[in-house]
Amino acid sequence: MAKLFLGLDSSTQSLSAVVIDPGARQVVYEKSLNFDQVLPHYKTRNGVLPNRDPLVKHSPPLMWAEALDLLFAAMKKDGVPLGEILAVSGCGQQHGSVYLNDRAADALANLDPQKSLVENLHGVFARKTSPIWMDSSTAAECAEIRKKLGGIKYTASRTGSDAFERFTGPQIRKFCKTEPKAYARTTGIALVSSFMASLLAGKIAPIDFGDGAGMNMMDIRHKVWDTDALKATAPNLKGKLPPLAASGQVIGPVSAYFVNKYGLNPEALATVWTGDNPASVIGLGLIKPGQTAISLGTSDTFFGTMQKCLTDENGEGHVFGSPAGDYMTLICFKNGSLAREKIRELYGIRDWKEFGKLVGSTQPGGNGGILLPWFEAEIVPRVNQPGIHRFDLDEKDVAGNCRAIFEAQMLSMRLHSQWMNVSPEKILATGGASNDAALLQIMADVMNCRVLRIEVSKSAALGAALIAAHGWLTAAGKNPKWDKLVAGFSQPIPNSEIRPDKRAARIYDKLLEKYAACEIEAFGWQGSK
Ligand code: XUL
Repeated sequence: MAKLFLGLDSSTQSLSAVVIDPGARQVVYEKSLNFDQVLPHYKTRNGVLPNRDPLVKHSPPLMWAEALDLLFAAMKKDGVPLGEILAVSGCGQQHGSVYLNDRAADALANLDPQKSLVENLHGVFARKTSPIWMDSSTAAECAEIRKKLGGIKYTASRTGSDAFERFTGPQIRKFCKTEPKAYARTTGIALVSSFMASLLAGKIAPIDFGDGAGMNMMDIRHKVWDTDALKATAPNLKGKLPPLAASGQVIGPVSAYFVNKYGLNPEALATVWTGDNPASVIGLGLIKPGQTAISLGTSDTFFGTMQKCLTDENGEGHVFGSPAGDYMTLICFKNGSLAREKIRELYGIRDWKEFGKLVGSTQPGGNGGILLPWFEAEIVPRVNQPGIHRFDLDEKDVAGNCRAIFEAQMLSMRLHSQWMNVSPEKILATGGASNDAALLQIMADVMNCRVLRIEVSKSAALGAALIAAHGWLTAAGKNPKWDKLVAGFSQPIPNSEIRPDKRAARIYDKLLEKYAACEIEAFGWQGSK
């Protein structure tokens, strides 16, 4: 009998499962259910409920629960040996909050397999919908919390991040201000991750140090609820929160609901879930300090592991707990592929191949031209008024603009990640644009670090499965080592390594100073910062 572990990922648009067999170093099963497609009656678009206010983004927690039933039914139908699963863990989109009332604990403890999860959860919510990470309607609450905590620097140094619109604390504060009666009826607040873990465990689950750090409510250094931050957020909050715990820690055996209904192993352990980013760090094998990844997606993210907790005094980056025990950092740049796409359209460039060729036809540093590509309001650096700014760069120079946009994106990453004080030992590049060699050469040269391409499908769910395995081994007293556990699951693509060119790296060292000066000049133009 194989020793199998199940990892689930409850993301914005879908619920995914990955089953691993660590003995054979194999992913044995993968599945994803898209909420809009399989559960159209919730009327979500990309997993989010339509709202007249474009800043408000909510999702129905019942949809996530119903998807869990569908996913287990699909696994059973697909012949996944659920009876051989030893532990289950998972991760969720970060920051989203679920509001439960005093009926929830009872309902969870008595899940009836004759009924669906939706029927079982009837009447347990103090709020029907959950604000999620895309919600940006809490600017006023952020300002209030930040002020009470003593400004950006102190908020970041205490909780790991400045108060951000999408973070849970500001969401809770807004709920308490706008719906005080419903807030008073709320006896338990869960994150998406801990809500889903509660279903699996049949009891209210802890929040882990990774996802807990995305709330502006956890003392990042001591990994406990921060009394002042709770006070700054809402009254009587402590009593509504579950305990904090490490991801993968055993909550108990899985709920009999899943055993009786789907044939899940009755001895399988339900463990604490984490956020999708901390789980991805494990799924990509970023275990040691200095191991860093850059994901070139809709937005670009720079993340990696960090041993000693350092926070960003400008409040642009985040520090979360890492499931591997230390910390992880994350910086999100909104104008990623979005901005590259805009430049491609602007110059009528046919495809990415041609874009890459144009970049390759120009020289590193492009004669000192800088392009600040803030087509949309930017998170890092904080730019409230969108706009693109060119310095010593001719708008008509097509190839020069293609190179300049990616150079600026990489220079921005280098500049705004300096607070981490980590010299990356290698960078793993993932996401759509990472298959362009010309772009990766710029990444290697600007960061002065080797770059390797990696493609891990469902890295968050894979990370969750590895967390389940780690939790099970720990509970069995086996003292598992993370590097041994992840080895073989997330290998860079063979021969994909790109080394920095020494001469180009020197050019970018100089250009970084100019880039930083251009940012400051641009802030002058838009009158903010
Ligand atoms: C991270 C964040 C997003 C969500 C997406 O801070 O907001 O990456 O976790 O699921």
